[in-house]
This record gives sequence, C-alpha cells and structure tokens, in this order.
Amino acid sequence: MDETPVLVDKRAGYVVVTLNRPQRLNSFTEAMHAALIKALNDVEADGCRALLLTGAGRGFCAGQDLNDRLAAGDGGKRDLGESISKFYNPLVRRLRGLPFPTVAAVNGVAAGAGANIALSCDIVLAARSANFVQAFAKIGLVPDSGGTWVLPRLVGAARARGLAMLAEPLPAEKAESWGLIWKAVDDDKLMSEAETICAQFASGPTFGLAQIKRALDAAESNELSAQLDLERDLQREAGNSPDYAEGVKAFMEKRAPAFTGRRS
Ligand code: T3D
Repeated sequence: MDETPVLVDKRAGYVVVTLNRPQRLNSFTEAMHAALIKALNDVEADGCRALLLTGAGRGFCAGQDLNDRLAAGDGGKRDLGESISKFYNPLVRRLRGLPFPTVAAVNGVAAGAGANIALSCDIVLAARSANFVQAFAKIGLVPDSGGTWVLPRLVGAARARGLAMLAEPLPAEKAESWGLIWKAVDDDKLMSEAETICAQFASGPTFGLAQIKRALDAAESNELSAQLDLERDLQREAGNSPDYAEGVKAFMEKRAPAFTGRRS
C-alpha cells in the first residue's frame, strides 16, 4: 500500500494537492480515492480559496489502477457500477461543487478517469508534452467521471465521438485549440503558471467566483429564461457581499481591491 497516495501542500490562501503514485502514473486505488476526498474535505474546512490539482512524476493520472482489477481474479466480473457510485461519481461531484476555484495542472498523460477528473476542474492548464486519452474504449469501457457529459459540451459532438471511440491521445496544444482546456504551456512553466492563477484566486472575491461556477454549471441545462432568473438571484447575493462593496470602492479610489472572499 502507498503510504501517501496524495500530497497536500498548503500555500498562502490555496492548497496544492498532488496525486502521488508515480510508479503507476498516479492511477487510482481505493486508498488514493479516500486520501483525495479527505484532502478536499480538509481544504474546504480550512477556508482555502483555491485548489491546485496535479500529479507526481511524469503523468497526471492514468485513471483506475488496472492492477486492482486484475488482482481481483474475477475476469472483469466485478461490479464497476458500484466502483463508479462509490468513488468516481462522488469525486467529480465534490470537485465540481467546491465553493472556490479549482485549477488542474496536467503535467503529463491524463488517461481514462484521470482525464475527466482534470476536466472537472474550473481551469485546466497542461504541459505541452501532456496529452489527454479517453482510454476507456481500449479496454471495452465507457468514458466515466463525466466524460460523456463534458466532451460534447467542450469540443462538439463529432470530436467527442472520435475521442471516446478511437481513444487516441489528444496532445495538449490540440486540446487547447479544440477548446477542451484553458491553455497549453511550456513544461517548465506549468507549475509557476498554475501557482500564479491560484494566487490570483486566493486573493479574489471567492464568494462571487463560487456564484460564477454555480451559474455556468446551471447554464448547461437551463433554458435562457430560467438562467436569467438565476443570474438575477446570484447577482443579488453577490451584490450583498463585502467584496462587491470593496471592489467598487477600490475602483473609485484607483487602487487594488482587498477582497476577503466572504459571503457577508
Ligand atoms: O474499474 C473501475 O472502477 C471503473 C472505472 C474506471 C475508470 C478508468 O479510468 S478506466 C481506464 C483505466 N486506464 C487506462 O486504461 C489507461 C491505461 N494506461 C495506458 O493506456 C497507458 O499507460 C498511458 C496511455 C496512460 C500512458 O502510456 P505510456 O506509454 O506513457 O506509459 P506506460 O508504459 O503504459 O505506463 C507506465 C507504467 O504505469 C507502466 O508500468 P511498468 O510497466 O513501468 O511497471 C504501466 O503498467 C503503469 N500504468 C499505466 N496506467 C496504469 C498503470 N498501471 C495500472 N493501472 C493503470 N491505469
């Protein structure tokens, strides 16, 4: 068993969480799932204002550790639905629902659930040498962890089908040009760029940023009219926040705002 499948490094206002099973390209075991969920719970309880998720070694994450599936010796007859219910779905829901920005720094290959977990972060940066692989079809599985939901929304139906059914690696620069990720960056700049973004978020209007996340997530299924109503409601809440008052005051006084991130 890995001693520390997830590393947690607290910075000023944000936390760097590193998937740490580099010998297996940071693929998921139950222990790594448990450690990651605990880390996310701790990060939220600590009042952190941004999360940076990355991988140790040469990969970001290769999805499920297939050794665990082989080791079961059950010829693939395990109930994978149970694994999805118990581990992958709660993880994606947790990441999407965090009330502060999340940044994935994809340092190398992101495959299977590893790709879709990266894509469930708000901002996805990838090293130029990284690639994204919907590896599922290669082993007879279906993209999970939100893959079938996020892919057509980000890259369109034709490309989503190609990625899911051909399971070919998509290099970081193409992922950027297709709109799958925010940005591909030079390998040696990946962490510094991700840290700069997290530092910006850590001194940002966290409550307002959380409302932006809520609005954009709801927009995926809302009609325009419902979305307009939601924007009104979220704007009312944001407009009552101390950060809005500070933002306007700072603008008028021609200085940088000192946001607290608080709701009230
Ligand atoms: O089961 C459930 O709970 C259902 C949920 C499933 C979610 C999923 O994620 S299913 C998809 C699982 N993942 C994959 O199918 C990806 C398998 N890996 C690969 O296709 C390739 O490794 C990569 C494309 C990711 C990277 O290729 P490459 O050539 O850069 O590296 P490599 O040589 O294949 O891998 C390096 C090592 O990591 C190697 O070990 P070794 O030979 O050096 O001892 C390889 O076996 C290991 N590794 C990579 N991925 C996994 C893995 N070991 C276990 N599980 C993996 N997923």
